[in-house]
Amino acid sequence: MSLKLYFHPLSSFSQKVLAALYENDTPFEPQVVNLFDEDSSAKFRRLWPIAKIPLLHDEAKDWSIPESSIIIEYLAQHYPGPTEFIPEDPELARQMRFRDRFFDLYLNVPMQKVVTDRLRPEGKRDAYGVEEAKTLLGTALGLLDQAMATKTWAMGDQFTMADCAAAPSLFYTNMVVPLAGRHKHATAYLDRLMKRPSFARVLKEAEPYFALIPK
Ligand SMILES: N[C@@H](CCC(=O)N[C@@H](CS)C(=O)NCC(=O)O)C(=O)O
Repeated sequence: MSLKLYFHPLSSFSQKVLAALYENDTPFEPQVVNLFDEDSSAKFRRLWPIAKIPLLHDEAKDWSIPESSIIIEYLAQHYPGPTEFIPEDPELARQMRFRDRFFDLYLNVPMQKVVTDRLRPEGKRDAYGVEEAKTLLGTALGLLDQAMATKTWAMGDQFTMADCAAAPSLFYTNMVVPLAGRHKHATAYLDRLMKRPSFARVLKEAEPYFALIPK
């Protein structure tokens, strides 16, 4: 098989790429990386010294592609399928890339800040940084709620890379800043994302690991 995906089923950025792979039934060989395991982490660091998952390796070209958005762009270019992750129109593509950045930078990253702080040893926690992250999440959710008032997917009717980014970002954000009651359009969007077969499959595969999410 040409494509190997280095990932972990619980990792939000990995889930973004898994959703894209499942959308188009793209065949790939799963390579689970456990960054908490010294051996698994050391092996992965040799492939990608930045050591962030996911990473795609395409054996046909002997290329390694890091970064979730770049991986999805690569899949759209080299392994296209019925779901077009990048709109053909350059203006719509730019708008979609902004939304993809929005979900990664203003939901996924601050959500991770809140969750990973819980894994830090006592005395090494960053309460100020966590408060800042929660404020950013609140602002981003407010903007998203307005944006989703009249739309099915992030770009309207077409499911794109931005929705792949939105799905895990919103799913985990909902665990740290519950959406219900405060952000009704964002809540309805999350509900649609969770019912989308590609992301429903991602969540089903992550379920056995949910107990590892720090509370
Ligand atoms: N910008 C990267 C972010 C990837 C990322 O932060 N991955 C997390 C898992 S969801 C990770 O590898 N964290 C390990 C670490 O930061 O040491 C992307 O879009 O792929």
